[in-house]
Amino acid sequence: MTRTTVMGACPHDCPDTCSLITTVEDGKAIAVRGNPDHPFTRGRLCVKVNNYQDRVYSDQRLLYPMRRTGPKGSGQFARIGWDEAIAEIAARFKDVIAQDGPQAILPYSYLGTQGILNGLNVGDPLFNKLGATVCERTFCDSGSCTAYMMTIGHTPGVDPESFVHARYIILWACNTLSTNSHHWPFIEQAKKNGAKLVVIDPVRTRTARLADWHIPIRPGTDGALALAMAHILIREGRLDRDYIAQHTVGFDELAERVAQYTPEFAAEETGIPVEDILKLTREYASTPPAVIRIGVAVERHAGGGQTVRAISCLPALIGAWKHVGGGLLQLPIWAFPVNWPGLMRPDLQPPSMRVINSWRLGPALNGELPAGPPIRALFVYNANPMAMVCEQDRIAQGLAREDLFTVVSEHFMTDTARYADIVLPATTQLEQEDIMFSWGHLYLSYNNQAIAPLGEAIPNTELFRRLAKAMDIDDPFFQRSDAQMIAESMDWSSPVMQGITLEELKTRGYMRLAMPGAADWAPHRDGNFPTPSGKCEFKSSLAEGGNFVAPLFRQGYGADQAGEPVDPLPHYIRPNEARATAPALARRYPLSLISPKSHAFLNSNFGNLPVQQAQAGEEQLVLLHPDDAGERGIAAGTPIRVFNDRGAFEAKATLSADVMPGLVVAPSGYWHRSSRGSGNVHAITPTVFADLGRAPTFSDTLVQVAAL
Ligand SMILES: Nc1nc2c(c(=O)[nH]1)N[C@H]1C(S)=C(S)[C@@H](COP(=O)(O)OP(=O)(O)OC[C@H]3O[C@@H](n4cnc5c(=O)[nH]c(N)nc54)[C@H](O)[C@@H]3O)O[C@H]1N2
Ligand SMILES: Nc1nc2c(c(=O)[nH]1)N[C@H]1C(S)=C(S)[C@@H](COP(=O)(O)OP(=O)(O)OC[C@H]3O[C@@H](n4cnc5c(=O)[nH]c(N)nc54)[C@H](O)[C@@H]3O)O[C@H]1N2
Ligand code: SF4
Ligand SMILES: [Mo]
Repeated sequence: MTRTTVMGACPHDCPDTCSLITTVEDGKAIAVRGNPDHPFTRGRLCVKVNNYQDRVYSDQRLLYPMRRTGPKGSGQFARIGWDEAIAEIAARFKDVIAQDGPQAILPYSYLGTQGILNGLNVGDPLFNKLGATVCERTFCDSGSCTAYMMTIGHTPGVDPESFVHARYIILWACNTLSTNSHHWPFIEQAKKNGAKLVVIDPVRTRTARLADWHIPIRPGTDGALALAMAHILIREGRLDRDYIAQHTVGFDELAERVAQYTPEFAAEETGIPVEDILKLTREYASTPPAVIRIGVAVERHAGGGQTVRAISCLPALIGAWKHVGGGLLQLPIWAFPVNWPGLMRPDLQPPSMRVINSWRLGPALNGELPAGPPIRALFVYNANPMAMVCEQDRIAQGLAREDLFTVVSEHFMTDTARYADIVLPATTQLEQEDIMFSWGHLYLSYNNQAIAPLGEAIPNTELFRRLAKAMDIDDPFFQRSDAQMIAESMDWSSPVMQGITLEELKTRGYMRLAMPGAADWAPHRDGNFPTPSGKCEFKSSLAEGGNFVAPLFRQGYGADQAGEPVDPLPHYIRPNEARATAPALARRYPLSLISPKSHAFLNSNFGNLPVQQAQAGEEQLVLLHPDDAGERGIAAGTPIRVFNDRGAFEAKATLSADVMPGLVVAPSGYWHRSSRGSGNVHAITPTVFADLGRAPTFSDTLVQVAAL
């Protein structure tokens, strides 16, 4: 018997990027555990990944290429060989290109794996080279990043580890214990040192329950709260005037702007009492170091971008950045010197190309296009739009089109894969090599391949090598080995890579970027914000160019995509679907629906696996306040229909006083088969964009609920 341990990294779209140790016995992975030496992982994984080997060896895994044999969506397929599959895809692509041009091909992908090789950008060079339509991937945090860049630039922000030094911590729309759980020990340590923890969330989540103060807020109204906080800080002179003078621009304009956002106004909008707004602001200003961690959830409403603008102004107003552990944490991903242009290859794009936003897949497949030919071929990898994207019925309708050729590369027969014409089997993280950034800490990770690929599964890198060859692309760039790709994936000469060698990274599995130590590192003590002015821009100079999508989420296209004008000062935008903005709609659909993450799923990953299903419940969870349920004659366990003009889905009611009255919570990640009828929460969510970065507004939705 041979037994080895292999150092790896969790591939999932999660800020924690845990360091994995896989035990392999005679070529089979028998256990996957968290690396005890990694300062963030600390030897612990999560309910999703504790039994990762069960995902790898699941009898549901797709192990061979398959061709559809039944009607679209039926899930009926027959095994074919790889050569046949690739030849058919290439022939169909060539045919589409000949008839309608390359823009009739739409690639569709996201972060099924976060590996720099196999993840976000693995297909971009090929599709750029073909001249296919570009899919603008604003699935997640794009509005928030745009707003953040407009205010403080693409800074990693506060080191998540230096939260231990904070004395006042605000988790703003962030359910740390479920979605970023390895950050919790740092928060807990700060609490032990005397810090106060505040959670701002419409739901009393497991994180909110452990807070010193949970502030329930009406969804999508956080902008009013943040602007009122700025108002109070200025009115009461709770300011760090030196910091403002030296390291910010636009203070006078901001002061003038926020004069209208009184605590009374914010109380009316948010449902938070005036006294609480005053107390929160005063405590925040007088308990240094004060730090805010914003969750992605804050952006999923009409004014999500401007909300992040307003929140990002607060630390500079009180000089929070001067302290170690003070300031703002959003996405430390900006610290990683990833060779994005080398991965995306925007230089291969034709001079004019079509861009379609990922959230508008349903409309696009049904012919609602900015210009150009209809979509005739769709290539999906690292994504599951049928489960995760709005206007689901329209996506289904589009995918059912007989004249659409759909390819899906997957681990499992997902809700999307069921509609494919050709399904291709992909390897899991244990079966492939990769190098990983993180959007939750400052360690670069390496994933060594632990076991041989199962069946005929191949990594995404290999998939695109094969496809490029079949498409007659002879540029050697498209045949680079994984080792070559790893060598070219990073700027190894960047100052933050000092002391990091590939060899040591492979052996240890992770290495900290050469940032200053957390103990004395306050990234913006002396300003140095990576904005055009080098300062925190209350008045944003980037606003001049109009609405834009932060670079990470687009693939190189530039000025021609500049958007509608943006007010350079933060302001409040009400939710699209709320009593104040849409009274007639609110009379018919009086409940507000949000769709946060499930504790036991990772987006839709694990929604089909027994251990995680047992934890999350096999049926789509829908939480209602007992008063709202009572009014509708709904008891715990009553089958219900959740609906609006866009559609409906069915579930079983769960009653909980943890949700605010007037609120319905339908966590994401459940597969369609977990629903009582067909479809999930995205049967009723809108494809309308938020104000900045073309972020989604799926948690800005009015609904009605009725017993079935
Ligand atoms: N277990 C688990 N972890 C995950 C994921 C997962 O699917 N499952 N997904 C990963 C991904 S891709 C992401 S982007 C992150 C997301 O991480 P988070 O942003 O933390 O995730 P969410 O659960 O969507 O939202 C966090 C909280 O915001 C609250 N919320 C919703 N709307 C509002 C609002 O308008 N205002 C305020 N103040 N709060 C609001 C929700 O009730 C929820 O408790 O999580 C990552 N980690
Ligand atoms: N209702 C609701 N909708 C949401 C959200 C929400 O909170 N609520 N969150 C939004 C956010 S924040 C995000 S990030 C998006 C996520 O949207 P998606 O990225 O589309 O969602 P996932 O469920 O992660 O789908 C990834 C798929 O990739 C597959 N996969 C994993 N690894 C590999 C691989 O190596 N190769 C290949 N070929 N496939 C692989 C997985 O099996 C999985 O089916 O959803 C968005 N939609
Ligand atoms: S899903 Fe997140 S918390 Fe769980 S093991 Fe992966 S990185 Fe860690
Ligand atoms: Mo996300």
